[in-house]
Amino acid sequence: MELEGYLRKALQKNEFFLTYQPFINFYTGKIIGAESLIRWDHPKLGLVSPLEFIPLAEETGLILNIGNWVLQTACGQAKMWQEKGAIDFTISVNVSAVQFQGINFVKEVKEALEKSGLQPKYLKLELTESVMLQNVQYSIDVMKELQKLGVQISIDDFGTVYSSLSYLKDLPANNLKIDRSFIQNLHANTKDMAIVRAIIAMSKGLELKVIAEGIEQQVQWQLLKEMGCDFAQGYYISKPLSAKQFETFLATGS
Ligand code: G
Ligand code: G
Ligand code: NA
Ligand code: MN
Repeated sequence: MELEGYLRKALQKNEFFLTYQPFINFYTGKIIGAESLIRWDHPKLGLVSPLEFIPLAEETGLILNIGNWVLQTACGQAKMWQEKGAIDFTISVNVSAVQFQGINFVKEVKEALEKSGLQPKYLKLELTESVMLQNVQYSIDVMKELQKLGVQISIDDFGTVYSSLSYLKDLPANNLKIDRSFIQNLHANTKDMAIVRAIIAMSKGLELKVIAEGIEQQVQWQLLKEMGCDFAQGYYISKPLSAKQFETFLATGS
């Protein structure tokens, strides 16, 4: 397959780059960090969406090397921004199920931290519920090991797939990201409002910081702030930015 052949060479040819989408503290209005999002710029195909190539990378096992490259690049970039003055800047990295279940995952996380010099507490790993539910006990063990390193765990896309509360209480996690499908119509839909309010209350009880993703309008921002949500992300604040654009954003806050 053509795409697969291209994907096999993409790392070596330096065709991947990361974009960064900021997280804002609702109360201070300050940038607390960013989520790294991979992009593939192929000379013939142009930009290929991760929605297209991540599944292929998972099927072929290429995700192991790609994911490791993301970890190293993201940690290195975060450390560089900290050195340039971004105090307490945290970087979030999306982790695929195949990568997470890989036997070297914890070791690779440790190596990325050591190589970059980034303190573990400034790395957040974003895991979706489907990543963790492939093998719940194993996942919990790995998450505990990661937390022992000092790394933070975020539950991504919460509310979309299983949302089983019986396992949520046992998950070693630090942050919960409310899926953007609940945020989209928040201002117009009393059911979404009830669910989001409940997720925030539950998170506080479980001592999880709550992040709302996909905030596109001021009205959503305002409602979430009033509901006590901790951190904000979405196009209303900023789209994912190139490293260079992100530096400007950091410098000017816009
Ligand atoms: O940035 P965008 O909306 O195009 O991302 C589409 C999907 O690809 C999202 O689900 C996102 O989590 C995923 N994605 C983006 N970057 C990475 C990455 O570095 N690793 C993994 N595993 N998934 C990513
Ligand atoms: O699956 P995950 O939550 O990691 O997906 C992250 C992706 O969501 C990012 O790649 C980004 O392109 C997209 N995204 C971020 N903010 C918004 C937003 O406000 N609206 C929409 N529609 N998509 C967003
Ligand atoms: Na994510
Ligand atoms: Mn998400």
